[in-house]
Amino acid sequence: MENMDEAVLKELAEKGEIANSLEFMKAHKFEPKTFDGILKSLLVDNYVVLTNHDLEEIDLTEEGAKAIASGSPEFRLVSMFKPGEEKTRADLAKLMAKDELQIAVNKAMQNKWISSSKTAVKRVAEDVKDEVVQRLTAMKADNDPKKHEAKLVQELKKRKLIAIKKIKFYGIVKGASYQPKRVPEVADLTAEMLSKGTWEGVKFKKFNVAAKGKEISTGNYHPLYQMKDEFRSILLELGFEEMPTSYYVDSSFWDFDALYTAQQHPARDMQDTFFLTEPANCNRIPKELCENVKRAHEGGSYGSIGYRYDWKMDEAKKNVMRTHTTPCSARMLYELAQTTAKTGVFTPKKYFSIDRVFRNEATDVTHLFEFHQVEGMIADYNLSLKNLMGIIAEFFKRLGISDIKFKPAYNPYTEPSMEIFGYNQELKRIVEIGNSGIFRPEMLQALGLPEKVSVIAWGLSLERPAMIHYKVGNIRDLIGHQVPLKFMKTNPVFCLP
Ligand code: FB9
Repeated sequence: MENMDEAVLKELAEKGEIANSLEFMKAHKFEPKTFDGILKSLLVDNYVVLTNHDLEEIDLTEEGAKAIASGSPEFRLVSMFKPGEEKTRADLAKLMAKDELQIAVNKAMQNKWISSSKTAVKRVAEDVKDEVVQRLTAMKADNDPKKHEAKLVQELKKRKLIAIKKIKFYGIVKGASYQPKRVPEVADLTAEMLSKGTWEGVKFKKFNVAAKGKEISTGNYHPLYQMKDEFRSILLELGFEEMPTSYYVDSSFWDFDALYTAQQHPARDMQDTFFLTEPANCNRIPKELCENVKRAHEGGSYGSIGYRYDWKMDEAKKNVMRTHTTPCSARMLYELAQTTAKTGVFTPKKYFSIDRVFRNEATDVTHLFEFHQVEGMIADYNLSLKNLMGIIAEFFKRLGISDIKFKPAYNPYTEPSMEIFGYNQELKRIVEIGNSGIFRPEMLQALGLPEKVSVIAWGLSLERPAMIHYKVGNIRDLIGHQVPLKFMKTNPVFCLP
């Protein structure tokens, strides 16, 4: 295969220019894309200067080629008649497709080859010439539109018998670095060239300082998990320890019963909770703890009248996808109670959790059946609502929300409970930002904590603030398989105000 670089440089040496790169390429039978690449490379190295041109060519369409082969529709129609003969439209409809017949009748009428009525067509012309085919044949022979009458070109284009194709080509002349032979440019200066002195006389590729670095496809930290890390940093800075939470399945005992949530509570219905079928039950609930919880629910213990119903172990054993991370808090408090009982010393503790929880609820544009719960908890003597409000205020202040409000609420496991509200700068309005409360004695003392120990806690989600921060309207644009990778790659790193 002739070397394309050399062919172009030779032609320029002999003739000084190549007026039409397309004709040159066809004359040398070069492959168009490769030839275009060679021209661009000669341009980059300043061997040539390219001038853009474009021309138009007439291209026969499929219909046009068919007309040349078997005649234009009007000519084929008239050829079905003897001069003076008449045929009904119904007969003609059997001989020609409807659309083609319509065009054929219109054109034959224009040419005064036929007369027609609603029901019939009569040939009135003696001799007919298929000028359409003559024009198409001439255009096929010379496809330069300028060589044919503009009106004819337009008419045949309108009839979709031809199409006008724009062809780009270049005028080529010598560039500032033109040489009749291409001197290979060397991209890298090597140790060998230095040691052997072969670097001398070599032409080095100009270093393109404007060239963009090769995009390295790296992994990216999901924006939701960037936010999780920021929340984690705040809680660690506030002296909280992270709880173990890496088990999504828990028993109803820990998800509900140990949190003093009655077995008839609606949250324990199939409509709100995912129950496991295999393994359906958990058989590893501490026996003594069970007894304590049973007493708390049935009443008469821990200074409470309880819910006064027959508490069932079978109900407590059912395995669920945990509906919150508060069971993790309960387990930590049980462990704290065990340690206190063993050592005789109670040590105040601050724990937090941030992990996935599951709710069998209707999904919508902002809710899936899972979300990440963030929960903070402090266990100490003499804690009160002011401590709870204070730690919540400090936590949200570090998230950029200073002016928070509290509203009484209800949770089965905390009393008093409060919903938390704050003014959101991004949404420019007050939004619900979480929930909180003081764990009930029926829960804490059933777990075995000393009577004077109180525990305050609060919770929020990760997805809600993330959707607000990243201005995501549909949660499926934040998490899940439909999220475009670009979202991971292009989001600014989440940093706190
Ligand atoms: O996250 C929520 N809202 C929120 C949080 C932060 C935020 O911006 C950040 C500061 C920058 C903006 C909004 N909410 C809680 C409130 C609502 O979104 C609510 O509609 C949805 N809630 C979830 C539960 O819904 C079924 C959010 C989730 C939630 C609610 C309560 C708790 C945890 C998560 C709790 C608790 C709790 C209470 C007492 C003791 C221990 C834990």
